[in-house]
Amino acid sequence: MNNRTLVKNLAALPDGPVTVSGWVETVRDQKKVQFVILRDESGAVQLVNPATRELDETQQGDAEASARLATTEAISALAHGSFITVTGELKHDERVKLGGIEVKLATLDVVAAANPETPIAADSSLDKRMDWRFLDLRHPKQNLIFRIQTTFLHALRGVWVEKGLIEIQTPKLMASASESRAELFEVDYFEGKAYLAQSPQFFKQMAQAAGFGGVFEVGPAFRADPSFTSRHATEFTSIDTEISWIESHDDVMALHEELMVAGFQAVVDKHGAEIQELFGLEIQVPSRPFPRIPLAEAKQIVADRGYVIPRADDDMDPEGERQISAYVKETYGHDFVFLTDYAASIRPFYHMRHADDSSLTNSYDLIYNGVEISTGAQREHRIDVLVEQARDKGMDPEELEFYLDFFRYGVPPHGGFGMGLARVLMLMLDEHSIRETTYLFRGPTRLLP
Ligand code: AMO
Repeated sequence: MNNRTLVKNLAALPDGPVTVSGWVETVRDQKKVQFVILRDESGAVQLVNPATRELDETQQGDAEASARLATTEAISALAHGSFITVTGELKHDERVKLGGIEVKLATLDVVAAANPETPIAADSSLDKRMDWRFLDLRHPKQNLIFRIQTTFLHALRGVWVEKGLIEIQTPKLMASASESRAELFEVDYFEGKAYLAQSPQFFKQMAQAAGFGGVFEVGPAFRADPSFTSRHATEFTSIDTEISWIESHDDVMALHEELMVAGFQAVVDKHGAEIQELFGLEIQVPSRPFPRIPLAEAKQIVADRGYVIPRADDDMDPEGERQISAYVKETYGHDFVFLTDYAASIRPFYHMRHADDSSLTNSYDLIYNGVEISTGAQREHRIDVLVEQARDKGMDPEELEFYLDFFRYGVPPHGGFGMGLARVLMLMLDEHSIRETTYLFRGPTRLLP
């Protein structure tokens, strides 16, 4: 490792010699003085170099003067984006706009020069930016998104670990569909076929039969979804949890709330000021409990607001989600709402149905700022009922044998949820697309980089 100081730590140091490393954000090459803005993963600092444009006769052969000339010429030739290491004198000077400090250059080492023409600019299209994602990610806003993501996931893990849940990694190569046969990626697998996991659903439930009590996973999920919306990807990071001994989906929602509050609190505590500065947003930590509205009631509320969801027996559509969120915001001042008790007709076979009304399920969707971020439910753990429900959905229980076996040797009542990580971040940061909040987006027409 070199002995660089992170830019964010410079301000706390006294004036004196420092080494910093990073990339060149801008160069202002004036006749008498040169300024370079150097950025690293923690911030930006101004470097200043009094220019030595030529050597007079007395300076010929003077090694120090020659070095100053070489540094000046190197700065004039510096391409934006080049990675450099510099040494120099740190000086606190409140006139310097960028943080009240600057580094007066002694040496400059161009460690890795960039091509002089940068392929993207601030006004490049999202698609073009995605082509050059590694350069796009150098922007402090993009960098902050992934530091927020780190903090958010760390906070969730903190809750899970504290509760004694076990982290699992389920396989992504499967012998059958994990959600429905729609949106399924099929891959050649030696002599046969395999499918990419759409969700860890079956295997997080398996952990309940295995007596794990509670599990969580943060991992990839794949959907062969041909749509080009702002909220769909063909590969996304799914946050999943599953817990035993619940009484109903209420217990799942309670854990879900606790996780969200911990995640948002950690983000606000650690990044609130930066988010304000770079995104102009004041992130709200949600209060508990989140409002809960049965789906049928939510549809009525939306209809009363003048929006009729086109297919009456269907799920909420995106406009319906926006409308119900607007209602919840106006009525309860809340950004989140659990829509509960979905009709069995629009839920998977593994959702438990109401004891007194088999047309409804013990399930919910969590809507945040107008978009679904999560689906959760109590699962049907009684094997005979489960087989019946699979048949009801036109599924062949034989194809599901491996899954149904989990329920033949005893399994406690359980439930859980799956949540799209990029969607949470998109809505938290008021971004327009999950492409902004996904490290490398995958969609129908994007497999690169
Ligand atoms: P569901 O299919 O609703 O439920 O997915 C759960 C959450 O995952 C996210 N998500 C997506 N994100 C980006 N692109 C996609 N194509 C995409 N599809 C889904 C959403 C969604 O709310 N097994 C159940 C969960 C459970 O019951 O535990 C499931 O997968 O944020």
